[in-house]
Amino acid sequence: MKDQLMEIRKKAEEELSKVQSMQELESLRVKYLGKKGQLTSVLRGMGALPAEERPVVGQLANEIREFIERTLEDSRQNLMRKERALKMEQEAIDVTVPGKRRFLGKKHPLSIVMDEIKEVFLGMGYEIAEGPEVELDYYNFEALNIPRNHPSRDVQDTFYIDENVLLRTQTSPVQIRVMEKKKPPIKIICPGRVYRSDAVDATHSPIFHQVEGLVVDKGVTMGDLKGTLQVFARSLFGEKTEIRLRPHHFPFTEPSAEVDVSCWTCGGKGCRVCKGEGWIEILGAGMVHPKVLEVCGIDPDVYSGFAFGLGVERTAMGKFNIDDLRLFYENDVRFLRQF
Ligand code: 2NM
Repeated sequence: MKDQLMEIRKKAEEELSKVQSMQELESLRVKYLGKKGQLTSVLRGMGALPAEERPVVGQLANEIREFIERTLEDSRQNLMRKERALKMEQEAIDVTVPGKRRFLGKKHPLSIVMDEIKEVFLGMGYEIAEGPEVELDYYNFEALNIPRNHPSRDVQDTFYIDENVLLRTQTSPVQIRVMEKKKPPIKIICPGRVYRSDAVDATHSPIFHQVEGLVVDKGVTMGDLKGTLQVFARSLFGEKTEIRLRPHHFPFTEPSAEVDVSCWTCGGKGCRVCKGEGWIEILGAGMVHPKVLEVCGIDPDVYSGFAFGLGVERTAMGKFNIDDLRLFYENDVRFLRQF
């Protein structure tokens, strides 16, 4: 029996020294120390021994059990150390490896200008109004006092969908819709996309963007218009900017004006950017025509209003010194990244 025990000890030591995983370790524990384990079965056979041998064999068996337990524990510790070391190695992060450079998206230059314009007018208490891009002839032309024979109504200039439906050529139809629904005071800007049947070149595109403004209330004057545009021009082009109104004609305003700002490059002395003029035209404006107020159900004897409109592309081209408007639509990242 002693030999049997010593054999178990030897085998256990040998097997434990080769153990590679926690599972193996556990099956060895069961194999030697479990209820049906080898050591246990040997001890069970002790009853067959002569009484005087039992204590000796018992003591040896106990020593061997303790030995196996100790060795199991040592192996367990060892395995845990190894597993942790392996895990550390596999999960190690080299914080000195350079990061991947990711390109950050940027605001499109037209959005930059558009947002800046909105910001200026929101600051003056205007609300933003939007409306359909597919519009009725009535709102785009008729209600704006644009006569049937007006050149802008020509199929050459306007995208008609059918006789009465078209792509809006300006955002003023939105203002007509607002005036129809709301009683003054009205103080809105209408930013958005507009369409004109133009051939593409450096300064023309069949789709472009406008912001139009409208103020209607009792006692609104040309002076209010001028002051408003002055504040606007200075916010957008700098504090020293001057504005100048030149008489013009629009069917929907009377009187009407084209509005120039002093050149943002030379300040008015005359340079390449303003073609020696010192002034650059950026807006159209005027007092809303009484007929326009009337068709919207606003009494022109009680109320008056001013309106203005500007092209966002043209403004952005000036502000960023861009000479070809096609760059806005091509989405070349080398262009877009510069803003
Ligand atoms: C411009 C120039 C002048 C304008 C007029 C109106 C409305 F609806 F009140 F009649 N909205 N926008 C207007 C006036 C637009 O753009 C160059």
